[in-house]
Formats: sequence, structure tokens, C-alpha cells
Amino acid sequence: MKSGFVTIVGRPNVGKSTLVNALVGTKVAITSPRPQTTRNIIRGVLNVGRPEAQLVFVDTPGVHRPRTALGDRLNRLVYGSLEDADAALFVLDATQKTGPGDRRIAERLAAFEGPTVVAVNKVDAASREQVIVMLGEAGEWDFAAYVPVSATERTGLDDLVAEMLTLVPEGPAFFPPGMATDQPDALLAAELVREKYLARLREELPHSLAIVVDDMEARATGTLYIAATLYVERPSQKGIVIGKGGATLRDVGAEARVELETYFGTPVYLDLRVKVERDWQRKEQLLDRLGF
Ligand SMILES: Nc1nc2c(ncn2[C@@H]2O[C@H](COP(=O)(O)OP(=O)(O)OP(=O)(O)O)[C@@H](O)[C@H]2O)c(=O)[nH]1
Ligand SMILES: [Mg+2]
Repeated sequence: MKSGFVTIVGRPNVGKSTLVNALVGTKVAITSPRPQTTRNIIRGVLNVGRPEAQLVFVDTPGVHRPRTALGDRLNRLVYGSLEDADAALFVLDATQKTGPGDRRIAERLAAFEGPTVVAVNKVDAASREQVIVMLGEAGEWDFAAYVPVSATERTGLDDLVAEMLTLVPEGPAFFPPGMATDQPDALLAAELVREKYLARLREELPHSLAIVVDDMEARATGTLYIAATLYVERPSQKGIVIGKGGATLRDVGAEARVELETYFGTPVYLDLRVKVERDWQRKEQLLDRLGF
């Protein structure tokens, strides 16, 4: 059978995580309109046929010019995951112009030993003209294939998968059938809570928020108990995250709980607390402790 790891690379917010979810057919990675949503490597598995082929898509943080120790770690994570990849999927946003950020990634990918496929995403929101211009510009980089797609409308995905399948080698199935991701439950739970916050926080605050699940246990009553700590960087941010009379924390908790219950298929009790860890994004020691 054909099988391989495909690392997804691109600038922040181009739709990498949305694309992984669409390709896999399950939500394995959180998404948001804010750049720098993804902070870890997340693997999503696609079985094609039964099981004649398996593609393991590796979602990565958006590559950007790092301004913090965290940013620096995230960029290294992306290029590190390319080292084990059979192929790369370079995602561009058709509604934006290609810029120096894309060119830097393209240069990096030119040095990658495996084949690269370019997905021009968000074609549903771009004009024909924009898509053609982007395909032309990206075409100069001379990669293996170029496929226009829309991750939200799920168009072009079959073409994309067909291209990837011609490029990955013969190999074993890396994951059993039915396994969409190897992401630990605690990480997924923390990410779902963060996603609900990203949808409502403004400006710098999304970057200042980190969530760690401290405890997760199935209670005798059948309820899954999840305790998580929300770390912010400044005392003023603590107030925003909690909200007036605890309203924001309560609303976010309720939204996250509904999704967690669907995912785990059990009632969930979500216990959230907020702590200040000054400038955690800039401190290597804190990054270690927060699991980056
Ligand atoms: N119109 C349109 N919007 C899209 C499409 N794909 C993704 N988006 C939107 O683009 C935004 C960013 O999507 P993400 O999947 O979080 O982007 P990302 O590349 O993973 O971002 P980072 O994790 O920050 O690097 C979200 O608001 C998505 O809904 C698409 O095909 N069409
Ligand atoms: Mg992402």
C-alpha cells in the first residue's frame, strides 16, 4: 500500500488546520480567525480505500517572524517535522498576495528532499483573477503540483489527495483504521477550551493565553472530570478572561463542555481556573513547564 507523512506548512491563518480537518473528515485541530492559533504538531489520519493507502497529515503552527521565545520554538517545530516527512503540503491563501513570508517558506521547501504540493486555499472567497495570479506566482517555485482548494467548502480535496498519493512511497499503515489522530485527550481538551476563547478575545490576549489540563478522570457516576488552568501573562488579562462576575469563564466553559461531551461521548464536568504567569511567552523555563 501507499502511505506517508505529509507535513503541512504555511503562514499563519492561511487555513492549514481547517484543511487538515476537512481532509481527515474529523475535527482534530482547532481553528480561528486569529493568526497563530496552532501551537503544536497535530497528526490527522486519512485512510483511502480499505485500506489501500494512508496519508498522515501533520498540521503545524504558522511560520512567522518570531518575536518571542515561543515563536522561535514554534518555527523550529515546523521545520523539525519536515525532517521526518515523505512529502510537504504548502498552503497559500488566495485572498492574500504572496509575500516575503511565503517566499521564505518556499526557499526552505526547495531544500526539502521530498516532493512539495502547493494548495492554493480559500478559492471560495477569492476572484478567479486572484487564483490565477497566485498560481502563476507560486508556479515559479517549481514544486511537484499545484491544486486550488477550499477547505471550508471542501472543494479540490479529491484532486489534492490524488496528487499526494502519487508522491508518497509504498509503506505500512502507521495508524489502525478508525484512529483520526494520536493527539492525547488532555491536549485536545485544552485546545477546545482555547478555541472558544480565541473566538472572543481581541488583540494581544489570544497570544497571552495558554491552557494546561491538570487532571482528567472518569468518575463512578460516568462523568468525565476535567480540570484545567488558564495561564495569562498579566493581572489585567485575568479579569478579561474571567469576565464580569465570572460570565466569560462560565460561557466559554459551557461552550467547550458541549463540544467535549460530543467528542468523548460522556457527560463532562469542566473545572477551569485562571493563573498569572508573567511573560510566559518569553521565558524558556515557563515554556518547558507549559508543555511547549
Ligand atoms: N473563506 C474561507 N476561509 C477559510 C478557508 N479555510 C480556512 N478559512 C478560515 O481562515 C481562518 C484561519 O483558519 P485556520 O485553519 O485556523 O488557519 P491556520 O493556517 O491553521 O492558522 P495558524 O494555526 O494560525 O497557522 C479561519 O477563520 C478559517 O475559517 C477556506 O477555504 N475559505
Ligand atoms: Mg492552525
